[in-house]
Amino acid sequence: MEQQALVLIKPDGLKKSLTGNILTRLSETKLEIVASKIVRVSRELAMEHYCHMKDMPFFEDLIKYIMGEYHKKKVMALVYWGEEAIEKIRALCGKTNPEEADSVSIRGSYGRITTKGVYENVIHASSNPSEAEREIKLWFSPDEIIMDLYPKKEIEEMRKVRVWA
Ligand code: 3AN
Repeated sequence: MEQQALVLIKPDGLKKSLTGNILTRLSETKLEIVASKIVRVSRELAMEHYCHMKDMPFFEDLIKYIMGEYHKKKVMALVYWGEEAIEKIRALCGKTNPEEADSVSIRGSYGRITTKGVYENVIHASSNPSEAEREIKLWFSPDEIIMDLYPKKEIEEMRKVRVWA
């Protein structure tokens, strides 16, 4: 089944200059990249993305981590599309806990647990199709994706936008 998945190269991945390595690993899947951008993550976006973790004791650290407070204030967001995309990407990522992740997986190779106990696992990948839909709609607008992944609509909007001077 063809699927889409959100992938985030997290601030530690960018700080450690791992973008190329991670994208090369992901290219083994032969999946297609249908959207990509560099994002400065706001607190609102971080909290919405990790809303299911809000009762965890490490929630505040997780929010700071994804906002880049410990590394660089940027995340690379991508949408991958293709046959069994979620399973293929998750397999390459390895387990959430970098110490338990297969040592040749992305998280096993590059992740670490800080002395404070934060999992710095360099990559996020959607865990199932409904999470993928929620996350892709959170991180991307329809026009930023080169495929019609989900139904969309047009609305009239009156707002100031920035254009090149
Ligand atoms: P995944 O990102 O593998 O889908 P989730 O959704 O369970 O894993 O966790 C979201 C993020 O929360 C993880 N990527 C990791 O950064 C952090 N996290 C999860 N469990 C722990 C934990 N026990 N201690 C510290 N951080 C954790």
